[in-house]
Amino acid sequence: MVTKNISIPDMGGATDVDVIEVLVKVGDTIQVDTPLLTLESDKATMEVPSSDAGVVKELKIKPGDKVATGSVILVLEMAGEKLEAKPIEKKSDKKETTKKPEPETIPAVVQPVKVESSASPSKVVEGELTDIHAGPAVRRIAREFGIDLATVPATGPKNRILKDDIQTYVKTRLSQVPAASANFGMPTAPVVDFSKFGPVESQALSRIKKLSGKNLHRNWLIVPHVTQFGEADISGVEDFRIAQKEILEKQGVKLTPLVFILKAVVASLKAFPQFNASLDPNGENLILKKYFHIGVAVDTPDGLVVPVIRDVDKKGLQDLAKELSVVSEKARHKQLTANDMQGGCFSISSLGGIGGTAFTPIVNVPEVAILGVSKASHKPVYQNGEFVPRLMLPLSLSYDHRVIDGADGARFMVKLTNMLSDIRNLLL
Ligand code: CAO
Repeated sequence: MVTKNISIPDMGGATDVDVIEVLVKVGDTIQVDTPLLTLESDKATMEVPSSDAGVVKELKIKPGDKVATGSVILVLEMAGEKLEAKPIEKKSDKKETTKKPEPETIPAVVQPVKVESSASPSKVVEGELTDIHAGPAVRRIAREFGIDLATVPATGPKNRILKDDIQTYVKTRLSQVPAASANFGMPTAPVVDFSKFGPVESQALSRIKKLSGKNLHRNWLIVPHVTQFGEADISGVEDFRIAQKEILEKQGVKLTPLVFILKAVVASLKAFPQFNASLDPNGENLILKKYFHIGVAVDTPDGLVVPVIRDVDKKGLQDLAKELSVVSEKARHKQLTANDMQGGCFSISSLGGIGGTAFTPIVNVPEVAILGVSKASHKPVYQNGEFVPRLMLPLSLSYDHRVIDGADGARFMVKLTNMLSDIRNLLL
């Protein structure tokens, strides 16, 4: 067995040159010109191709090492006769600085990289680094597969794109292919390496977020949404609420506007049964529900959950207030069961305790409508020839347009705001 040390050729006196990537491993069969290493100096990225053919027996260099002319790269078990190293082809190098090697005396040739931005292939910068850091082998693979290196996240030292990065990129893109071919090619978001622009940190999504994310995505795609906005004058309801609040607080019950909204929603659902319904899977029938179970979105540290309050029509304000406190506490302590979150007919998402003027909630399929509640505020309202301050509650009703017409959306909103504008409507 004839072995030979393959060494770094003359690099014009450069020392302490960084090894960025080792492109072969022990056992690889290599040919003359097979790239062995990628080196990077202050000004250039270079590739060292093999001068001989054979099998790699031992590697003497690893990424992170510093090398100079003559450093041994690897031990090669020779494959028969030595093949002569081909001179390096220079496509557009007028300012060539690297000496052409003598194959007899120099065992390998350092090939300066033509650092091309793959985003604009016509631009060639000889021997200088651009924003994209990648060795020639990686660039070659990218070119062969038509991959834009600017879109490949880099994991190598100094933000360098490695062969592994290309493999990961290709795998990721391939995994997106089935989604792309369904639904007439759903476009995918570009893969961006954000660390190119500043420091970043990767944070795993909670189980709830991943689950609700899938459902929200599906619901957003399959339901043609319309959102109807409205404003309810809750001045009277608020006076009543404040008066009752203190009494109930002594019993540990928190009376918030949401309790009144629950009652007003049920009255509106009774008036417009198509909102208290689901489309059957074949899209032929509407299944009208004779019960009134309302889902209430609860914000928890792990994400959004929607417990269901059953038979809202049969419960009084005080019972609803108690139940609302209990389910939101259970939600925040991860104590909800699957049963607690099933069977809803309609959902309410209340951001009123936080703020904001309006938003467009996403229908909670298989329901057909959802009410978004924003923060009530005092506004001047023109009444009987003068402006008077009234407490106005902004409401956003999103619905499935396959089931509900725009006119009915508006009618439902009018009914709801009327219900909320007079406490007697809710107490009856
Ligand atoms: N306008 C003005 N004030 C409001 C209000 C409104 N629409 N709604 C609630 N408030 C007030 C309450 O009266 C309470 O004030 P006091 O303590 O002075 O009485 C305060 O805001 C906080 O209320 P709350 O949020 O604790 O209680 P709630 O009954 O209104 O809501 C719950 C309960 C569980 C729905 C709520 O805590 C929550 O989690 N909301 C977020 C829901 C969410 O994330 N939705 C987004 C879904 S889409 O991603």
